[in-house]
Amino acid sequence: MKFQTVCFFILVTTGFAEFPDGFLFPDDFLLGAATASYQIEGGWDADGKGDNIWDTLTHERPQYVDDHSSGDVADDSYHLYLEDVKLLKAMGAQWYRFSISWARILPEGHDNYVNQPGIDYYNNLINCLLDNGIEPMVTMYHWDLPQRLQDLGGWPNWVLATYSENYARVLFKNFGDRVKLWQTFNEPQTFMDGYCSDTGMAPSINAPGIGDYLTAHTVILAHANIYRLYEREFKQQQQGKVGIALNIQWCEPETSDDVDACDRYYQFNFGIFAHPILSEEGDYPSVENERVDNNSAQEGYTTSRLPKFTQEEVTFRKGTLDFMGHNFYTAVRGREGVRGGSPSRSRDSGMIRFLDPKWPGSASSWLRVVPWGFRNTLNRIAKEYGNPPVLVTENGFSDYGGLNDTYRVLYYTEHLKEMLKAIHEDGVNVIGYTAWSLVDNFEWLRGYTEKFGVYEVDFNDPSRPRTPKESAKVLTEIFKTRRIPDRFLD
Ligand code: GBH
Repeated sequence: MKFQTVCFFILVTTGFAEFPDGFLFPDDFLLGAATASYQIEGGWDADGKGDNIWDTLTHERPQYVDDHSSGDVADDSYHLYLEDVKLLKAMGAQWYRFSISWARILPEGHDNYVNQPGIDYYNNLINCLLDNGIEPMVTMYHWDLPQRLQDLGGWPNWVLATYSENYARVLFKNFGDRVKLWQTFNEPQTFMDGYCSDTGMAPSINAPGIGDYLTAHTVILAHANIYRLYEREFKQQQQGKVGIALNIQWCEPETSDDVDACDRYYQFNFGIFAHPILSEEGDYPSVENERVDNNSAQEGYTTSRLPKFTQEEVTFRKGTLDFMGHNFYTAVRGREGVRGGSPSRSRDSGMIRFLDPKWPGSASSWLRVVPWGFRNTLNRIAKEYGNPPVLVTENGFSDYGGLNDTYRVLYYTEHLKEMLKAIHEDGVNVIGYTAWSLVDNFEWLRGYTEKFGVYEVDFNDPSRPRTPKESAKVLTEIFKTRRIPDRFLD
């Protein structure tokens, strides 16, 4: 599909201080919250669900997770989803982004056997959302690969591009009459790291500079397969939209000589997925192709570590996106230089990233509060890819817990203001936003130590009670008034 050419214009010449209406959300703009299956559901072996790679990691190598915890029970949303919908309703959320656990639907990963209780669970959730006027958005894959598919090599094995299409067909068939917003993958840039180190994210395979590129390649092929499948078999009847969720951090050059370094950061982490799908060439960013090919040759590899697309694949794939999902949290500083083992993606990118100590921190080592980076990133996406419709599918802040989460409140209000500037002042086509996250949940290798929820969850209480934090109250006010409250405008 083609997007409108960008029309950057300035709506107002006065600053925002004199133009508070600039902090109103457009009428059709969607506001809501997000979660992911492994992080909230629990019910890890309930009703026929198969194991996935996070079950394996947390059970076999609990020491990988800071507090040695797992998602076995998590928020118990498998049993308490009605509670979650109540929270969303109370907030005035118009949409809810959640993900489906592949192994709950297809315990072995394959579509020859569909686990009916898994279908029932998501049907109940989707119906309950719709009964409450909340639009469901489904992420098909948020990092919980069925273990049986990992046993076959996981994402570096290209056969997964076909298996994930088969999985997607089961989802479209069962839920597509009611679900109109789909994301194929969440943050492939992050889960490709699962193939970069034997102490990292699941499945913790140590093949840096190889396993990550193979993963990216399969994911891009899989995404296109799923998009075309929808187009062929479902779209006419179901009338939904299919996108992907990509994360990127704003990269602020250390000096004026480091602009290219930051550009490469962007291409190696965002362009690697966006370019094949949206660019004219339909290929990886040229700077990435060149650098990985050269490094591979120098390192003695006969075949480049970055796989190549066939012309047929390029044609098949180009334009397979109805909207860009964008997850934004933070920024980094970047400078020219080579860091990282040989081979590695970091080394290939030929840039060094670091954190600016002047930027306020959070509970997460990687998360600094840089709201203006959000506006910059949104502008960058718009400029580079012809202003596609953007759904911001994650944005949030971590602390160590507590109901008076003042810093989270400020994080949200400042980021929403920057997003509104991008919309109203810069003409960026942002059409919706979900806060990460609805509830405190299992934060991957950080376990339950870092909290991202706007509702607090007591993980020591078997009934997992949810309590609104200050941030839930402020987001409720924003969702219901559809503006940033005056007290946050200065
Ligand atoms: C998202 O990833 C996830 O989609 C979501 O599941 C998660 O709960 C949420 O954010 C909060 O973390 O240690 O410097 O190598 C956010 C992007 C990318 C952030 C990888 C952490 C590791 C940074 N993540 N990153 S570093």
